[in-house]
Amino acid sequence: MKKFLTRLIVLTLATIFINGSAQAVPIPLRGVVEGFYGTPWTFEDRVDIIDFCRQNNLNSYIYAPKDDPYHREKWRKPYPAEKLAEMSRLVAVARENKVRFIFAVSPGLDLSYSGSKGDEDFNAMIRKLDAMYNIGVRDFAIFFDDLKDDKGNHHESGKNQAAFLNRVQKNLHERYNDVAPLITVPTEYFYLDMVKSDKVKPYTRDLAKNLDPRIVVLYSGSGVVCDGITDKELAEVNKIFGREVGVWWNYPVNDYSLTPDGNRNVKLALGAIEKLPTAKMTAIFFNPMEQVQLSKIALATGAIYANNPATYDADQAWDKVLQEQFGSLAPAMKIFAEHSRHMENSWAKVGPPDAIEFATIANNLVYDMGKKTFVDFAPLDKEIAKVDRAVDILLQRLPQIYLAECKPQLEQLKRIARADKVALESLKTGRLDPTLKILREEITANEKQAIISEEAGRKFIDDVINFFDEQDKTSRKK
Ligand code: LTM
Repeated sequence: MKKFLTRLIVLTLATIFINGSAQAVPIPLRGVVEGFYGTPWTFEDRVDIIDFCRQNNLNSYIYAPKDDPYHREKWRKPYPAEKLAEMSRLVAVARENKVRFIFAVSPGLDLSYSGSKGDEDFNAMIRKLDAMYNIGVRDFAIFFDDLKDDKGNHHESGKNQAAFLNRVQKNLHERYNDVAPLITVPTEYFYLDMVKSDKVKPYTRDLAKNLDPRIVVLYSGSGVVCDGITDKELAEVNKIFGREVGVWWNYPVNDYSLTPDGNRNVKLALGAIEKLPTAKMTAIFFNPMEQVQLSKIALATGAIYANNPATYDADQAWDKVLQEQFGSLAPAMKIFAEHSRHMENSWAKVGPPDAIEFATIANNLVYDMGKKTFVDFAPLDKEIAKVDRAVDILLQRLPQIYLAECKPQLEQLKRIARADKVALESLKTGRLDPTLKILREEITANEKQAIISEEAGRKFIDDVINFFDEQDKTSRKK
């Protein structure tokens, strides 16, 4: 027995290590899910991203734009002839590029599960999927995410959804022998929504118990948009669903970066994919930004990850991708992107921190000023100048396809750098330059279009104004 086990281990290691280096083990299904809210990508964008998938060894693209009415709100309706013709061309492009075109429908807003209405809706779904089969689609997904009411509750039954999905899967597989297993996203699609007081909630329990084991389940981590997924967390969800689940990863998507007046996508997510499992996983799909070109930074790092999770190094991948995508502009692009990587609000947190070095130097400097200890202004001077120069280079030389996606953010970073200079000069002279408050007002007004460097360059302005306000207060008390 001992001999047998030793042989087995040696054999396994031998298959993993060939020529002394670990063999890459790609995640079987890996790609992009066009699953964001906002203006869906155009036909040209999709052709471009499918080509990008091929180039980066991503093998799948999921069509699931939340604001395509025929995907969600009017899911029963067939695509108009010209839209279907466009879709047909796209499916052909995907096939030529050896990328699986996965067609998704999100029927949950008003789907009936039982009685004659249930049968009608089931037939409507089959008609919808058949129309896609007829133009060459062989991969299908049915999503049930985002079905909560205003109070944050949903009224879905896991048992009903499982029965519906199983029935669709059975119908397709009985009639066609070349269709892949269905893919789904449950209504409780993040871990913290699946459990309560350490117990699996009834919806998830019933869905997991009744769902055909061949159906692929995607989930988004512990939260909708979260700071990473550990192997242990993934194993926990695998256990709940009794299968290897896949991941719908919400980076670089930025549709939740909203201003009070409803502008979307104001912050760009330009960092690397990071903190994802190294354990075996069945599928991973990255949800991008509406800004298709700039999404490619994170997506290309995601491709490196998905092709070999065990050896992935986020910083290394980021540098490589910036170099490949921006060539001689890579150093300037890196400085800009450093200030625009982290996404955070009351319920979302993802992406590496923005401009760590800048933030550390600026925070230490303000701290030292407060302590009245020796202050070295040179490092921050240098950082600000670097940002200022990088923005100028990019505004002048970045190709239009990129500029069209990031001009407001570049201009905002320029304003911030200008204000940072004034803030730093104020600290040097020990007197608040009154123009700083005017510059800050201008920046605040532009935050309706662009947000960047909140915890670095932007924070420094507030910190310096607060520093002088505090000084004023103390001297008035005296
Ligand atoms: O994440 C999922 C499964 N669904 C939606 C996405 O459509 C949306 O893009 C992201 C980010 O806002 N959040 C969701 O809940």
